[in-house]
Amino acid sequence: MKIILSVILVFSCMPFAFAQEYPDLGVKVETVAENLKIPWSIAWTPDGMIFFTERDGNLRTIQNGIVSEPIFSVDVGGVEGGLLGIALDPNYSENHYIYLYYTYNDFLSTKNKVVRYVESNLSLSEDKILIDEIPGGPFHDGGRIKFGPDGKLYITTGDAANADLAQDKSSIAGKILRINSDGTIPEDNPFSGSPIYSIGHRNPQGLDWDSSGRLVVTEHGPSGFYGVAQDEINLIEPGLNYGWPDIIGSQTREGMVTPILNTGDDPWAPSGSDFYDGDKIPQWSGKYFVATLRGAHLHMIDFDLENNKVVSNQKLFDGEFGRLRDVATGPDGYLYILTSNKDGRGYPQVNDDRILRIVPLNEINNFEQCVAAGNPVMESYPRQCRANDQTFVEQIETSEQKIPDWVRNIFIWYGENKVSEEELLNAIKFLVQQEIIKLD
Ligand SMILES: [Ca+2]
Repeated sequence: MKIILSVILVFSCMPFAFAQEYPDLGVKVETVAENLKIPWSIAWTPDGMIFFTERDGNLRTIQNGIVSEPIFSVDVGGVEGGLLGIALDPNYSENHYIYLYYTYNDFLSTKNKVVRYVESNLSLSEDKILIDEIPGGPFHDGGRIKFGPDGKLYITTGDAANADLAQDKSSIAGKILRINSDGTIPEDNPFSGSPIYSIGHRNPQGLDWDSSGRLVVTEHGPSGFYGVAQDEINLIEPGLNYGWPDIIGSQTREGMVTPILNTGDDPWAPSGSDFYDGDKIPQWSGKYFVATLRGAHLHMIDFDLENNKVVSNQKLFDGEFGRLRDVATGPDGYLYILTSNKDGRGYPQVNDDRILRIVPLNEINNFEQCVAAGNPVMESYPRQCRANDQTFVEQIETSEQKIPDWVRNIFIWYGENKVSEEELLNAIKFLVQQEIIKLD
């Protein structure tokens, strides 16, 4: 029985390598983590470890492909609120600061705050509350946080379903905020002594900067409210007014900014966004990606921000993975997306929610891929293959790699109580007969 348990353990911890191929896009999509509950935001340490939040209040990690149990939890409030954004300090290697945005209940009201923690051996201790009493509610809690190229922390806040707050400069609801990493207010903020960077937002939940440092933000429009979607994408300039609730969609008004893109009557419910700046998918370089919830697709936009226009835009993976909550370029150069099918508004599939990784279709990363692409092989020991000015050395096969897919499936299914122990034993017998594993 011991061997059965240890073999099952190995397989249940392995990330699933099923990749869906999209030849038209030149990419394939792999599952990095699954059976999650509403993953909301993702961040990487400089050495490539992943931290991600789950809205119910848990912080988890992915290290060498292994997804951890929650390493930290907070009591959260709100309906669409919860543990939302995460950011790691630009100097994380030195200070191990982690920033979290979360919703909490305070007597009869719901509020949000941004807290700085210090991480030590994967354990978090609270260091400082950077900003508190961000008006909250069951809906419109904003929640995305990200460090800008200027080293300041940017925070998106919702109007807490109280539209008038978005125009009120004495309230931090319905705004983009900008603070120093210790919570103090930068001296060059547009409104002296205030964390407010821009006003007139309804529920912004995605932000990123292009390679020239221009800030582009996604915002949920009033779907259902005015009978139209009118989700927005805005080019943010300090101190400007983005119009909510006075103007929507393509409407204009003196002193207010009309979005660079509005979705008209097509509801996207745009969430996280990212300018792709990785080196692995060159055809997507510099494009702006938006994870859409109700839209259930990844939107790709080519901007000409110099001239405040959209050159082209396209829906990717339409309906393929359900609702999408966040998108981010990893330090490995791949594009990651987070699904949100367990948030009560989706149709969860087996294995939802997931973190997915988009990788090039014909990538050469190892000896096998190099040979498969028709490159010359040097008959040394071990053998070598050369492509794109790189040499790939053949890895001598380990016993684990010889295990056929059908046997792997039996192990996975046995772990899910889908096959009998007899089938499992037959699979193990096969491995022993083939001398893939040895019993001592
Ligand atoms: Ca607006």
